[in-house]
Amino acid sequence: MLFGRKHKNPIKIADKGVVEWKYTTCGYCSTGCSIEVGLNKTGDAVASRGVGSAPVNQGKLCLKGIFEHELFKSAGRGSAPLLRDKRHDPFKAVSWDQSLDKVASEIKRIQDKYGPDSFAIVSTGQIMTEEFYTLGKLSRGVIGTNNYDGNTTLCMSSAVSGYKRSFGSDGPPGCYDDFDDTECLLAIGSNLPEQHPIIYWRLQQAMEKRKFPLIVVDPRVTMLAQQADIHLPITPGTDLVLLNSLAHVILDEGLEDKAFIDSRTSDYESFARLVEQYDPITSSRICGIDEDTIRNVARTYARAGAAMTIWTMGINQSTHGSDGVVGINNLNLITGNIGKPGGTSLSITGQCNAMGTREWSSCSGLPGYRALENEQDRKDIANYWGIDEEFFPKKRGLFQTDIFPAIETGQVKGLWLIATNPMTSMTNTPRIRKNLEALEFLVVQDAYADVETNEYSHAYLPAAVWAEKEGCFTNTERRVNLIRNVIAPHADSKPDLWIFNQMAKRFDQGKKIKFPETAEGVFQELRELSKGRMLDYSGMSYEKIEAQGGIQWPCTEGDETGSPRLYTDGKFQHADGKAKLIPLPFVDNNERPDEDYPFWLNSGRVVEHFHTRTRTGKIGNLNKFSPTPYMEMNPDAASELGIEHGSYARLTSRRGDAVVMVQLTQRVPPNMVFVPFHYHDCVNRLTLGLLDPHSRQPAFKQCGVHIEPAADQKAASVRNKAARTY
Ligand SMILES: Nc1nc2c(c(=O)[nH]1)N[C@H]1C(S)=C(S)[C@@H](COP(=O)(O)OP(=O)(O)OC[C@H]3O[C@@H](n4cnc5c(=O)[nH]c(N)nc54)[C@H](O)[C@@H]3O)O[C@H]1N2
Ligand SMILES: Nc1nc2c(c(=O)[nH]1)N[C@H]1C(S)=C(S)[C@@H](COP(=O)(O)OP(=O)(O)OC[C@H]3O[C@@H](n4cnc5c(=O)[nH]c(N)nc54)[C@H](O)[C@@H]3O)O[C@H]1N2
Ligand code: SF4
Ligand SMILES: [Mo]
Repeated sequence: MLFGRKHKNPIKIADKGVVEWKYTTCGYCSTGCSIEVGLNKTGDAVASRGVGSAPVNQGKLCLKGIFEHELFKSAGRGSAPLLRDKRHDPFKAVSWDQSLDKVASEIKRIQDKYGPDSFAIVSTGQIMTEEFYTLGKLSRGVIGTNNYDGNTTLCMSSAVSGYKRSFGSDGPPGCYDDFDDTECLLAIGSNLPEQHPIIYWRLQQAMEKRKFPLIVVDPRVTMLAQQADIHLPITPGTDLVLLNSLAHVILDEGLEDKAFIDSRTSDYESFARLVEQYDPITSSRICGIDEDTIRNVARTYARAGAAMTIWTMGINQSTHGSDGVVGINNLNLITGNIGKPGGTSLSITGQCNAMGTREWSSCSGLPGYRALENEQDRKDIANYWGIDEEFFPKKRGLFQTDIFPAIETGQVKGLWLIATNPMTSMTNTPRIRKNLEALEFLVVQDAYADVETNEYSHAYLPAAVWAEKEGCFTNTERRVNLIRNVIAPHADSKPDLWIFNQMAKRFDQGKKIKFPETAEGVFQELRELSKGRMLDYSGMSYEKIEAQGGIQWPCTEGDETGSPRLYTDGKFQHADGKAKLIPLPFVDNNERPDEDYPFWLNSGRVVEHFHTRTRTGKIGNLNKFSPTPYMEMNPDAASELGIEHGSYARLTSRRGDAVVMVQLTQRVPPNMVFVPFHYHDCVNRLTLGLLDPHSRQPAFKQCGVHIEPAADQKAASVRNKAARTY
């Protein structure tokens, strides 16, 4: 029986005077919920509701989605372009022509003086796919800088790198429907109920219909861990050891899928030799999970008819993030769990369009999963755009996390930030502040003028937000969904697409290349460029996407619907058509707690806030849940230090300090604290962020801190001063 769902009893919603509902897609997390925004008779957005027929959310929304229409009128929005000669001077409001001319001339000045790569561009996972593609065309085809990347290096780059190493291409192979078929779910470093509430609802629904084991690996007792049949409170940063050990037990006990290994994978021998070293006894001493539990989990997973693993930042944000992803893929390959219903490696993505940037932004290469390193790919795109192929570099440039250090060394002199707020979201923000202050020119393009990073800029370009514009997002399960333009952009803010197009016109090469004016015009280029490729969009159109509540790629020309899974034919994207089993030795290089800094500092998110709170901090119904920076701390550890619930404490690391309010909870072990990263001048003043060697993603979640009581509550409130307005 389905709890409470036997009889449908729709909730009555207060009449807000809606005269028209417009289709769109949520702009927060990567779940990809279809939303309708209600407009009243004066054209104001007054309500949001889930789309009942949408396959992802089936009428549901989480609390962020329910209040999303309030974004349009939220505080701190940018109303006009702003310029100033010196950072920290007052800004002057200027016209779009003045601001775009200034930015274009600074880009040219810096590139002429210091070389093309001295001007860097860092974007996001939160603008539309058509905007990503256009920005890629502008950066790679017109401006010609190779130091172009996105904040997805903080988020998904380990997943991208791991998929490429194992399967020969990026692209999450599974889907949410897999919950309905799986016989065992392993969730590693992913807290669905708070970070992907509607994916969690899908999982709950599947578990209510048919019980299957849920195994959660997380150092905290998260909301998901509370639902688990087995919870593995792993020692931070050691998931790879656990994964190697699970493989060890499976091979040792002959539980592997030999036919799958033989026909679908390569390099089994070297992989098997490596995991031999990871017996459960040795491994338990490193990863903190006892040997019996390791054996039990390995057997449960391998014996399930279909088993799947999901993961998010607990894996990706680590010095072995990419190896962790490959370790998950290894586990699924040896048990034959790729490309079948309920058997998959599904990276739960983060931002609403983290996938769109991977597919189309050209950050790591060229559009449509093409590589700069591949001659044919360079030729194809150069021909399509109508430029000389020699204009493209033959190798990708710096990752986002290497661009900031390149400012220190003088390689990078100018920076354009688009929809990202590194002064709050990057590790070791005292260092980022110095980097930004060393730039000759910084331009910030954001929907909010009060975004902290804008304090350091010379130019600010006000962007339209979410459904003030039109275009597509791709969600975690490769579903391309549509954001219809619901309302006009706030004041004189403009869609990012318009800004990129206007910028292109200010460069000689930009005048030669076609830049379609509308998002749908750009979408036609995506259809053409993806035809016959893995991420085929050619069967899609805006109308079809809206009618179906999103379409999963590949959707080839003539197809009516998309494809729920990849690799169902057992053919992978490596040259030999096989998936690679890769041996992964564990290197322990994290900062660990010691005598001076005795606590693990863990960080992440809570359900009511999104990232650096430029949006959710302004929406009363969300912000009031947690307006103050705080940490979760274990009551035993707190009482030893004389720290009380609701008091303040100062955290100190080798990088900096932060004052937070204390929330005592058994969710964290005595040697760890957890701080949501949503607050400015807070957890990222402390984080170290060593980088993964393959993906260059920072280890946001592992470093050592010292804790002491802080009497001075005022200091805390000054430090976390309210957002400024310009
Ligand atoms: N409400 C809300 N939802 C969001 C977002 C948001 O800001 N707010 N952001 C979106 C984005 S961009 C992303 S990337 C996702 C992130 O989604 P999640 O990754 O689910 O969220 P986090 O809280 O960052 O981290 C998840 C868990 O990793 C655990 N962890 C820490 N260290 C380790 C470790 O060494 N091993 C393991 N196994 N686990 C560890 C933490 O204890 C935490 O519970 O959420 C998306 N959804
Ligand atoms: N300690 C710690 N730090 C972390 C993490 C962690 O777990 N722990 N997680 C990391 C992860 S996974 C991520 S994804 C990053 C996120 O880090 P950021 O990308 O820096 O965070 P956001 O606050 O989402 O910044 C997005 C900006 O885009 C603006 N914006 C929104 N929509 C639009 C639009 O349509 N156009 C334009 N131009 N601007 C728009 C918003 O106002 C906001 O300022 O943080 C990372 N930082
Ligand atoms: S689950 Fe994610 S996509 Fe769905 S309404 Fe909530 S924030 Fe939006
Ligand atoms: Mo993210």
